[in-house]
Amino acid sequence: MALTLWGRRSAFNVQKVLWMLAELGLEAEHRPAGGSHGLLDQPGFLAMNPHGRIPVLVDGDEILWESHTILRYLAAQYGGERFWPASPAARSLADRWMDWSQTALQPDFMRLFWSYYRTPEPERPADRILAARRDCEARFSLLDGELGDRPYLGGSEFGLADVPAGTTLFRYFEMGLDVPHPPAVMAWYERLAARPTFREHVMIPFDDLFGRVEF
Ligand SMILES: N[C@@H](CCC(=O)N[C@@H](CS)C(=O)NCC(=O)O)C(=O)O
Repeated sequence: MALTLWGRRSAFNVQKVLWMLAELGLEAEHRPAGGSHGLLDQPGFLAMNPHGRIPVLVDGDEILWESHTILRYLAAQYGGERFWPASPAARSLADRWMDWSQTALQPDFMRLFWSYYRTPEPERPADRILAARRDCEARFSLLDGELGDRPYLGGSEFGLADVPAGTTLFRYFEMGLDVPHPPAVMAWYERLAARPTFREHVMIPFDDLFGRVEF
């Protein structure tokens, strides 16, 4: 087995995969790419991912891109019943939260992160930030209701459902905005923060991205 992960550590979508690899106890060679590392427009990289985006995972002869595809692959290939239940219905408990994160939470969170944190202060679009804040608050409020009756998004144990949504937490609460701290979300965040894998790969400084639209 020879796993290689391409992508800078500060990239939100790369962090999901680094966290998952660590949860599964998998060693992967890490190749920084993207941001100031460049490479994404190089023919060798585009041959792996025609979209020129990170993360890219290489596992032997297999080349994978799209962070959630990579997460599902790792869970199916290496996670066993614990991360990839044989029952389609059981798998759907995580799948729905991954898809929701990709299509609902993450776009709102990214809009807020880019328009507030990554935009130089004089250029910040106040209306866009306000709208993104409201949308994020609604998403986290929904999560709060869901997490009221279980410790993890997919059920009683940590699993794939927690990875995409959980990766937003550190930046959302630490980017310097006075956002609400819904109690069940904060309890979930504490549970995730108790995991060394989460602290190592997600709870890492991101101030090099502050006020920086370009690298
Ligand atoms: N939907 C893709 C999005 C990939 C993506 O946009 N990745 C960003 C980093 S989070 C990227 O490649 N940015 C260019 C760069 O870092 O230079 C996924 O989930 O993998």
